[in-house]
Amino acid sequence: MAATGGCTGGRRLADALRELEVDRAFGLPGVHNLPAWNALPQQGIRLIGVRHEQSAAFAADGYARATGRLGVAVVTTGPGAANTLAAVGEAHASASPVIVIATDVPSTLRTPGVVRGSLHETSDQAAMFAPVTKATLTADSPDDIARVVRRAGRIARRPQSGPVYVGIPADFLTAEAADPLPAESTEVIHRVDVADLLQAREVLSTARRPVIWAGGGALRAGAGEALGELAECLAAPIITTYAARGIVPPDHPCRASNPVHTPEVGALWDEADVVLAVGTDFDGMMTQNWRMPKPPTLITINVDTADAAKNYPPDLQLTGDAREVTENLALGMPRRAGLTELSRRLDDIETRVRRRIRREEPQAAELLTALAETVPDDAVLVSDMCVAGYWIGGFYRVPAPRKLAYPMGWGTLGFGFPASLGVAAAGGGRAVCVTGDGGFLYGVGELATAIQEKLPITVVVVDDSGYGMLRYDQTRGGLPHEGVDLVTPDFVGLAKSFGVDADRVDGFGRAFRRRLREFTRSEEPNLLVVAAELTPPLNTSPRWYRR
Ligand SMILES: Cc1ncc(C[n+]2csc(CCOP(=O)(O)OP(=O)(O)O)c2C)c(N)n1
Repeated sequence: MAATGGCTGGRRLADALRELEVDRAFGLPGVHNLPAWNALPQQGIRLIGVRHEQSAAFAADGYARATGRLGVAVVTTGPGAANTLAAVGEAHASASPVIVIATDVPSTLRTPGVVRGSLHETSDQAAMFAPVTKATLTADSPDDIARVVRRAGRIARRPQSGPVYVGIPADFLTAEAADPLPAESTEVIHRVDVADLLQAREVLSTARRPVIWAGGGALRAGAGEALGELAECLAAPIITTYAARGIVPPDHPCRASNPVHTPEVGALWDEADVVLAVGTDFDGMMTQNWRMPKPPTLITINVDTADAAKNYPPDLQLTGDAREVTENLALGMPRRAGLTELSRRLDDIETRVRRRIRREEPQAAELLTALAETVPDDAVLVSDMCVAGYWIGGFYRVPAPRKLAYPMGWGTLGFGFPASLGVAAAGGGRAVCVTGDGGFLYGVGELATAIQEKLPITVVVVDDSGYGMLRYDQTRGGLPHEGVDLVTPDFVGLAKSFGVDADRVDGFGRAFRRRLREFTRSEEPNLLVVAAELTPPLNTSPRWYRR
């Protein structure tokens, strides 16, 4: 029944989102979800319109990664909802707290068990989301909207965080909805077992060569400072996964700056007698598909016991919040000798790796130097699945937590530019997006969003006129180039046609550095095309050294 004077379901949706401290969302309207476009702004939620639903979910993910807060996408029924799936899958694989709010066909037009053929109808919209979310929730009445949205927020944020689907039959948004019940508090508190904690402290303090392996769960829990302290006590190197890059500052004495795919850093793992793994599941991309040997002793810290144990069997598991457990572990940990030698060794590894990059791939060295010199401290570097992005994911010195967003994860091409919309809309600093020409074309229409919303984004398109990574694979395999060489548009002209300032340079040399500096100091969105072809780095699978 349409509301006649009381509150609508749309208002309940907006209120529930406000309770979750949501103040911006990303979406695309349709006849079904149109009431949300009025209801959300009325409650102070800025609903940013994008040009494709996939971008709405990527932007929500980018927002969540940059801020640690909930990212929200608002999309319409059927194709609108389906268009988000790849981006929701990326958020799922990267444990990003995202809520996708999708309308469904009006309850009044549904016949259970039958697809009648009303606009945008599917047999089971929620089921499409099941494999790529933590939970799928559907409101069963207008009154139920507040409950499902609150619940979605709790589930999305609770570690291990991740995306949640919320389905709302379209008629519920305009129907009258009763006052919601008071919000329940259902915080789950894990208390780590004290005997296990003492045992872990004993094993670590007597280890000969301990190593700390930090994953995305550690970063999201804010465990960086505690990990840094623990590493100093133990004189243990900290190896980070892609998701944990920036967890300790680049000048921390224990940081292994480069990825574990470089043999020198891999050797730290091989030599370890005890590994402490925090907030990680040891996925295939980090472990060279599990070719890294199981360490003699593995201790894990994770909220999810099964996730912690699924790839390398742990000898001891500490179940709980990564920060809390790490802080407890560090308390009373005796300080061991060896920090100076460790730091010297890590510096030496860093020097050798950088020297090798300069020798073997001078263009990548120039790119990394240019980024280090020009990207402002508060900016977030957002990289796509492109060769330049793989260099960044592995070798860029990330200055702080949440200053790199990298879709590995699920390995989702097309993430970079639309995720940058969310990063920039968060207001914490500029988004500097590095993407290939192929990946950029996935979301090129978002140039319109960037200019309309005046979002501070610099897009660096590395134009090699093709799917460079796959061209490399074909060349390596001695195969002719099929499907990998692309006609690319005049990106500068294209950007300018949207009103976005743009320029093109050759290579990553001085002209690139100068323009990047200028562009990243602007208030406006802009785009810098770089004609360059890079060789993939050691952290890409064809170049893994463990065979
Ligand atoms: C959604 C999706 N589709 C396809 C791929 C496979 N893929 C990985 S990298 C890549 C090429 C990307 O080309 P471009 O953006 O131009 O970057 P480059 O490799 O040239 O640096 C492709 C097609 C993927 N990872 N994700």
